Amino acid sequence: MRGLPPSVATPAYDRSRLVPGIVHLGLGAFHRAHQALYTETLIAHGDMRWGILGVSLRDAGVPRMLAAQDHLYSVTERHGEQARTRVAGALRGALHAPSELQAVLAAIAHPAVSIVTMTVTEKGYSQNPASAELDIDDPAIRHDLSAPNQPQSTLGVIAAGIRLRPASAPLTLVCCDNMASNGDTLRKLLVQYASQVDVPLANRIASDVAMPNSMVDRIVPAATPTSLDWAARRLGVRDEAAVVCEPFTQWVIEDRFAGVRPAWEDAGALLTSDVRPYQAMKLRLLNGTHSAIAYAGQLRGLDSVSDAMADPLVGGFARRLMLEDLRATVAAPAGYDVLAYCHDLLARFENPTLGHRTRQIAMDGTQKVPVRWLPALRESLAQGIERPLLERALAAWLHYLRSGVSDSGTALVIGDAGAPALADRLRQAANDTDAAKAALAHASVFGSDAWPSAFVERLASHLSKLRQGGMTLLLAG
Ligand code: CS2
Repeated sequence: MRGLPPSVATPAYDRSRLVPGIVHLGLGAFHRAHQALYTETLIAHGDMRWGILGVSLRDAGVPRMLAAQDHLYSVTERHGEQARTRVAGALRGALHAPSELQAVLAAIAHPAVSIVTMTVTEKGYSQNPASAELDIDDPAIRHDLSAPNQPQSTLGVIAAGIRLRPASAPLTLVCCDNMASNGDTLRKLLVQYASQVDVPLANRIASDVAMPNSMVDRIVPAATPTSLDWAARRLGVRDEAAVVCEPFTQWVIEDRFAGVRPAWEDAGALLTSDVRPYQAMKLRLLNGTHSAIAYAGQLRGLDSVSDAMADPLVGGFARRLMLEDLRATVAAPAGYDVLAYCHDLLARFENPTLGHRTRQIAMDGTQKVPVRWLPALRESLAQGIERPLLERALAAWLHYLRSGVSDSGTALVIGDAGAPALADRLRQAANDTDAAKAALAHASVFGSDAWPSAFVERLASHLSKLRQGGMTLLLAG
């Protein structure tokens, strides 16, 4: 990247000296704007052990695009009129797992690599969302169980890589996806998978491989032609991998590594003994509210989170959902003022220049809702407490799946492989009560424990209002 304006920070170190010490699975914008930048800071301070080898598990386009620009890319942090751009050089290579599998497995097996980080989205772990167990009906897992040396799934690729790794080389896997106890979840699923293909390998993973929990936070919208054009004007060169995101960033990691680790705390990460309170706070307040904004926004024809926040109906609903219902279910991590955290979140959601699409957040609801809403709802109902806003958010999601159109009749694009099964149940029900019952009986999302009948009735009444008068009627009065 030549000819950049002086305001853009570029790597001042010799990239050829970088040793790939980290393999990262899932090369999306989030990784490039989050973990890769923490690592970039350490490299810029002179620690050359942590070059990143990125792996795309499906899409061949991203590795190709990055290779075409020597794996350099820009990240612009933007809030309103303020913008700051930096070019990252931490990425030393990018592989496409389906076509370069042996190279990927060799990288995971290489003793100089002591960390494998991953952002593969919730569905990338082949977990049954409700039972929290390995989903052996997942097509990629089925494939890998019969051909473990030619894996396609995240778990299969990691297990096959570890199998080739010298037992003496310590390894830490850092899950950076939005799941509660994400490291513990990864451990459980990986051991479940490995025990079906190679019991000694499963034992080795269980005893030797560290999988700390972590909480990641940064709002990073997927790139659009508009964001790429904007970045190109700012940079003076075309960057097909340009990321435009918010200034805020946070990474809390459980300090439980098997071998050497990057000193990410020197780049602002918090290394701590217990990440769970941070995870719960972030998943419920940020992601939980985000999902509500996404479904309410989609139903109301609002394209971006900031548009939704500016809409009196949806914005008001989102604020109350966060401040009243969700906040009440969150225990503050040490030193945190949860109310101040909420106000900061709301200001982040209002960022007018991000263009964060409600459609993007609405994706994969069958994976996200069980993590973001249902624990808070279950806990509250078990204590006899109603959560009127959260219950309405759930109804809005179900209505979105059932109707498939916005409140003004525009067809919605629903990106969620698990949605058709749930939508079918909703559509086949004879009335709203049956629809609520049928949805809640969909165990892969809602679990198999019964829901209180008064709650089922409230949900049915919300569904009925949504059917008759959309979000306006649902939120009236
Ligand atoms: C969002 C998250 O797309 C989504 O589901 O809720 O990607 C969110 O922007 C990040 O978790 C913020 O850290």
